[in-house]
Amino acid sequence: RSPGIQKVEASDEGHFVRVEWEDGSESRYPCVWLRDNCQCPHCFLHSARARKLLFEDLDVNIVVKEVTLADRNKISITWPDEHTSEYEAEWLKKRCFSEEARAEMREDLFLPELQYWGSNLQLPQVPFEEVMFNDESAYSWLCTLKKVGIVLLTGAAARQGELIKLGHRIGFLRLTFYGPTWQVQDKADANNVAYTTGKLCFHTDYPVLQHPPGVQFLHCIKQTAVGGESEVVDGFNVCNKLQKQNPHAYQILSSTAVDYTDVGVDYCDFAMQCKQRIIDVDCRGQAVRINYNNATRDTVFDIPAEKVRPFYAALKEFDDLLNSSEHKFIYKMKPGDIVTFDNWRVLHGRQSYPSGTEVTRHLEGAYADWDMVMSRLRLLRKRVLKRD
Ligand code: OGA
Ligand code: NM2
Ligand code: ZN
Ligand code: ZN
Repeated sequence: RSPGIQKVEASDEGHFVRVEWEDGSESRYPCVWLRDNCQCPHCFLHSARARKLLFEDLDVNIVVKEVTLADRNKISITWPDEHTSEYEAEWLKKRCFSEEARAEMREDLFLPELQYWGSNLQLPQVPFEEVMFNDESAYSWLCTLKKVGIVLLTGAAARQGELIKLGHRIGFLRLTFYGPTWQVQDKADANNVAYTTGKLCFHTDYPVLQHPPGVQFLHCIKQTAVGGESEVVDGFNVCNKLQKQNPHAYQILSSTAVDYTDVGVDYCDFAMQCKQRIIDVDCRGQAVRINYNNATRDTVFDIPAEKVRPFYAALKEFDDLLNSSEHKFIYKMKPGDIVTFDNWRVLHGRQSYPSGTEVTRHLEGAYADWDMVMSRLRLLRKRVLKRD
């Protein structure tokens, strides 16, 4: 599949190995990296696919003694201490240090491509049964979940327990203080505003946890006739808009540590406190996680008094953008619907509904972590595309 090797030589006083490929391209590999990644059984534990070589035994200034082309598909290196290493062409090609090769590997491993949306969202849908029993459908569900941030699974049974099954399908659910799964319905002495009939404005769940759940599932078991509509908004899309519209507000929200609190009893008793920036950004200022729940934002606010009003003004701009009709998408869940979404990216809310003596609306919810979901996605891809 990968081109063979035309020629190999040491370069830069033995600090690099230069590979010329049969297709005319070339790659340069730093010797310290080559030695570090020797694939011999002494240096690498193949059963664990992990490095055995100790860092203390690595010479960061190592140079090659000799490099030869064993055949068109393999190079061989002898190091100054006579240790020898072999590297396959295909293995080397994948690990080429060029900008393009690294971008390709990055896309393959992390699927960073995002599709932004607003009120024009065509809510992606997959039947629950297909996701449960068909690998292609499960793979396409998770790819869309990563790219668009939201997918509706349809046709599940209208009873508790479907999310446990979905959890088993991908790996395991994330346990929190609200239990392995949790019941969203009007409760007496509710320990969370979600467990009332009130409106929930746009929020991400659980910013009071240092590592908030990456993925959320909400399964509609019973739906009220009046009210209770769901709302979602693409938080990353809105962040891009805010950054353009008011860079100062964006700067405040991406740098101010906000206090969150959650104290009570559910699965067990809890007294959670956490500081989070409302917009977490990467080194280039791109939003990577929204941490915003107005209900659990603490009354304690650990910033100087002068900075308080500017913070509120910035948050007001963000909240206004979230709620603009251009950005938000409204739908109403039916019994058997399971909405699955990126809780780091998509903010969700619900409209209020009438309270009464009977339970008229019931959702079951659960969380998963992105690590586990991406792991399942890679395994499904391997099986579906029959790749290595
Ligand atoms: C929640 C929540 C949405 C709904 O429980 O955190 O956002 O539609 N629920 O009830
Ligand atoms: N529930 C729905 O941050 C939050 O409190 C979100 C969590 C109660 C599990 C709500
Ligand atoms: Zn070795
Ligand atoms: Zn919520």
